[in-house]
Amino acid sequence: MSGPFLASAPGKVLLLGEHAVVYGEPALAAALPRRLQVKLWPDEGGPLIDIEGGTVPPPELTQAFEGLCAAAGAPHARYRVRISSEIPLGGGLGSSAALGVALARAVCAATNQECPPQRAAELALALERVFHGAASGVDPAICARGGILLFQRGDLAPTKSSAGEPVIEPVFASGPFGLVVAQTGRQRGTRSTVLPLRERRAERPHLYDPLIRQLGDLATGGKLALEKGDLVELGVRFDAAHGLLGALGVSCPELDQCVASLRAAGALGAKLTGAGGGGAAIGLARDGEHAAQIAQRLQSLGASAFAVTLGGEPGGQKGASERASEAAPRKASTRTPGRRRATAIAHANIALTKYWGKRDEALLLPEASSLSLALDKLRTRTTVELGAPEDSLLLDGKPASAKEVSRARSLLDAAGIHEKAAIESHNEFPTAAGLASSASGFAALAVAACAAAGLKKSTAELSALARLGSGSAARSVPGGWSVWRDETAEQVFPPSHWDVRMVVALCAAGPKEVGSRDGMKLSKETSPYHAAWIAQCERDLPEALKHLAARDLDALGALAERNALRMHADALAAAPPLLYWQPATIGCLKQLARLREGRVRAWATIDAGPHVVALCTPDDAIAVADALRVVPGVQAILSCAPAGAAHVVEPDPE
Ligand code: 2P0
Repeated sequence: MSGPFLASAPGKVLLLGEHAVVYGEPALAAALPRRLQVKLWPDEGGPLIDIEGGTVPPPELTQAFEGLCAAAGAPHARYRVRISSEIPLGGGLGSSAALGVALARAVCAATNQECPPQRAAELALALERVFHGAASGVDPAICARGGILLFQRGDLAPTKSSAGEPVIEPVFASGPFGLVVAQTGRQRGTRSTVLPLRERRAERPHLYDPLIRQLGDLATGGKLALEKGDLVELGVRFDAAHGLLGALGVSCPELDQCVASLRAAGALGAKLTGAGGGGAAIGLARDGEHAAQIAQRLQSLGASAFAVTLGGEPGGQKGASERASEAAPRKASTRTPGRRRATAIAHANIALTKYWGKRDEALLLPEASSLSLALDKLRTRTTVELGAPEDSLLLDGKPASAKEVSRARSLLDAAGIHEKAAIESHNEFPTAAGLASSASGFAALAVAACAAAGLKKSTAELSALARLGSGSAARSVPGGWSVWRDETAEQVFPPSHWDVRMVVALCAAGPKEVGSRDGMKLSKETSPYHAAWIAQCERDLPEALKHLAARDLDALGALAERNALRMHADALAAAPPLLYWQPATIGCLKQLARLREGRVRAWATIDAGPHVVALCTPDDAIAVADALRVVPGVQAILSCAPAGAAHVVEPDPE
């Protein structure tokens, strides 16, 4: 090894969801086009760290750096490090996470290791913990990946990813937007706001938890606002978040002053960003020019502020996202040479008018068309590596059955992919529990396999391909509000068309006794009501689409509930009868009816399982979740928002 090794990472802002992210809520984070650089070279006298401009490094930094070297597999390495930064250090703009990511990249480069974003983030998190104590992991994640992300920690999130890993979703803004960063000049670390809030919350969870949940909802909705380019809505979300953060006690007079100045200068909304108690505030602007005008007005008042442009087309945003390994000179060591791989994410969908009956068993063609909504928290992430010595399939880390491997192989063959494949799939929700994991699983498989094979297929083609794995997977490929007619499904409205919630009440643990495939076959073959059910579906779909277009929740909800109950009536009339429900299922149906007698509007749908999914507005989602949570037998609640199409997340650089 020689050196010096140069590496860098961007700073970040939390657009929404700070503090709430510590408690398992989602946060929306963006990388800043300002970077921190490190220069690292071997020095027997090391570790020695200095910062350009004469800032004295905090004493715990050396120890934290040694910890990072040890975690990177270089426990006895001796380095000298020089830090230079366009990001103010300790100013609430992610300098410690950027430092961790840049150091991780430089140490990996010096020790000839690859450093993809996930590894950089993991190594940086160790450093982050030294400075911030209760770090959620969002800062290293965004500084290592760049772009804009929706982040939810995996160890606390209600959807709890199997490995406890965070759920990280890239966000593509529909166009560029401006942001003004105003600095208070007051340095106050994360520790000093996160830990006291934790104590206050522990004393009065009933008071703090609804505020924290609301901050998470603001972040989830902020992602949708960015995707549809609704900056006015995003601005309102900024303002609302600042109010809530103030109520949580993490603002300070200097931040409130910055926020007031940003609003007075024309920002569409403004809030503190990051830990609070000092640090920086952000103001939303229409575009870069608007942001520059606002920044200038603040500067003319003597404030310290700068303007940046974020977002843009996915292509443009890729430019801002971090390369897999900036400093390392080598190719990925975790990948086997000659193999091609890709990873895709797909969301499960819940049907509002159901698919229950096939007109062709082999081709998985439905008797009737169906309408569904893809859900953000029900996700599958699948990696396909082609060129493996034999077909293999790992489901949530465990080898799948021969039947499951052969179902995956049939899908690959149908796509014309005959090379052997190593497939790994992770469900971020309970597998085979009636929450349609086969839909997101086969959708993610179809998208990842075609990407790995370099096949350019349209969404309709991918939808038809996913259908061959599982009928409902056809709807998870286009995502959003989708209609599946015959061979393919198409998105009839984007997720942003209507911000509703689907609150899922898990009414039993473990897999169901009769799967959908066998259940619908039995219903078709033996239920005297089946023909009437299919005829009803043909009437329900156009009606449902009309209500969806008009965003008429009462009409769509009532229709969806009737449709689901009729599907179960068909199943109950089969021989032998199919009873998918548990006592908690009926408890939830009754509870929703009681809620509707009051002011809360929520309607149930039920798939081929015991779980109840309540359709409601975002405003009512907490009340619905609270009401369902107390129904005896309910095991857990997931509140989900609309999600988009299946997509590739890690194009293989090879
Ligand atoms: C639906 N379900 O429309 C309905 C409602 C379950 C109840 O689509 O045989 O797992 O693989 O095509 O896709 C579940 O059916 O069945 C389903 P196959 P799939 O969401």
